[in-house]
Amino acid sequence: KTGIILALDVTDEASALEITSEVSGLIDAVKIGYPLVLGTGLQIASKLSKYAPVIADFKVADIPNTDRLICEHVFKAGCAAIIVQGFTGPDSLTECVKTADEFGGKVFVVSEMSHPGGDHFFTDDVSKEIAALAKKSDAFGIVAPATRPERVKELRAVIGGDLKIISPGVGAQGGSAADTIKAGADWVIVGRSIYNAENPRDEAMKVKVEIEKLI
Ligand code: BMP
Repeated sequence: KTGIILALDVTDEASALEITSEVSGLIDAVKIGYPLVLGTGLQIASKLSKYAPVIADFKVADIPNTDRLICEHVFKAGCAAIIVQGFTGPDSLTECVKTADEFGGKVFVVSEMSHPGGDHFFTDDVSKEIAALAKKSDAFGIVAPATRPERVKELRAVIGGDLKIISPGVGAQGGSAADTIKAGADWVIVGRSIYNAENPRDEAMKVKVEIEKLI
């Protein structure tokens, strides 16, 4: 199954709920992060989960104990998944996966970032090592850059077919949904080009049609 994850980086509750309700049915999940959660509070998660499963993009990157405390809050608030960093190492990652499992939640690990500077420290070898660690730690999936589909392809080769790939960078950052899915991503993550559009539903529909043409 392939599809769209809405990156909901608006900062107020009314817009968050309005946009998500408009595109519900066209998206498979909604990703929330610091902009929205710091603007409205973590309770926004349970409100949004009425429309779609919620992924908490907190890019968690701490010692195992602190990671556990963060993950517990996120899953108790009704999130279905959390995004964590992998560079903190195997013990931190394992603790996140263990905590998520206790709540029936999922963990996605950032393997390489999509912005122009995103491959400065996440070099080819580092990204692949993080992806391999994500697999070894039984994470549900990795985050890989839609702005570099060739990297998505290489990372897919590292993780094989068991893990999912979610890819940000489509639209506002210049990535193409079709190219990203063709390279091996399961879901594209799309933010500004949908939530800033005059008609978010039309925009989401365009991306969905682009993806469905591939099937
Ligand atoms: P947009 O489509 O507006 O560029 O949003 C992309 C979303 O994905 C943002 O929430 C951003 O924080 C996130 N993201 C990203 O763009 N690149 C990454 O490598 C990792 C991310 O989480």
